[in-house]
Amino acid sequence: MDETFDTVEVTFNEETGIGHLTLNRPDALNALSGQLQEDIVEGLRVLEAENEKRGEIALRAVVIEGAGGNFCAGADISEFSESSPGDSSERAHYNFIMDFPAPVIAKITGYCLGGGLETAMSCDFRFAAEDAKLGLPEVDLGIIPGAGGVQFISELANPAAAKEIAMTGDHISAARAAELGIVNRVPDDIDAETQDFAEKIASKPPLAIQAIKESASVATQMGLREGRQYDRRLFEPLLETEDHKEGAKAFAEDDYEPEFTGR
Ligand code: CO8
Repeated sequence: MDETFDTVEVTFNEETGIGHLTLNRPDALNALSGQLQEDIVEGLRVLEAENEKRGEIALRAVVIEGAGGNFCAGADISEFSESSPGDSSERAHYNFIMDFPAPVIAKITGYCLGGGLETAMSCDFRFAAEDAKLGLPEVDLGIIPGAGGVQFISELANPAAAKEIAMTGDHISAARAAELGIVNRVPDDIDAETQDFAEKIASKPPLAIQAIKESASVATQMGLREGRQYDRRLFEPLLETEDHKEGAKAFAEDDYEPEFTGR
């Protein structure tokens, strides 16, 4: 399945279960116009629809990347300067990614700034090329990162790092971002290693992967005791799944690779 929107391209590989969504406004360094934000949500909906179409959890992982060598240079400055306060549609794609049932990996090349970095931080994983440049330059426009950039970095790294990055507006290297925990990995070969990682996640039992995503997202909102009780509620239904039986059988027999179906 391949689908092209005005500013986004989407492909789905049914063998691997991996969807790719490419931000496609390279002349504007993939700046987030209103159209691009809508297309991201539409593109993800099209990928998610593969599950219904096939009557199973066919979509196992999504990779988001930018066309033309850059991930995204942030909100489209010419457009958002005219948007009105409280326009929540501008935040829709961030929440959509965070709540998306399949794990989402941001493959970061080139510039990843402002709303672009917030988009990447809405994803479950960030893989960055060595020469990627990340930052929150909003301060130089007299605003703050409007989709939670300071909150994201405070959580992924620490509040001091968040303040330094957001108050200076400086670009930081991929290596520095990884050191701080903002980026998961800075692979030698960004394409191959992101693909390998996506395939690894895609091969796992998808109901367990969904439960882990949900558990990690509540971890920061709950205390440890309450969070562990929440995990117990996620855990128990998984004991009844075919995938659990398949994983346990493959472990016991030790002579074949388990195949997970999402049931
Ligand atoms: N918006 C619109 N157009 C952009 C943007 C952008 N953010 N970034 C780059 N472009 C365009 C340029 O205007 C230029 O277009 P043209 O060729 O037609 O003149 C083209 O992309 C190439 O850019 P440059 O010529 O500037 O390329 P350089 O290599 O010289 O510089 C930079 C690259 C450093 C990335 C530079 O373009 C830059 O600083 N861009 C702006 C980055 C920025 O400030 N981003 C933050 C925007 S604000 C934001 O993201 C948060 C908004 C709050 C969201 C609210 C949610 C509710």
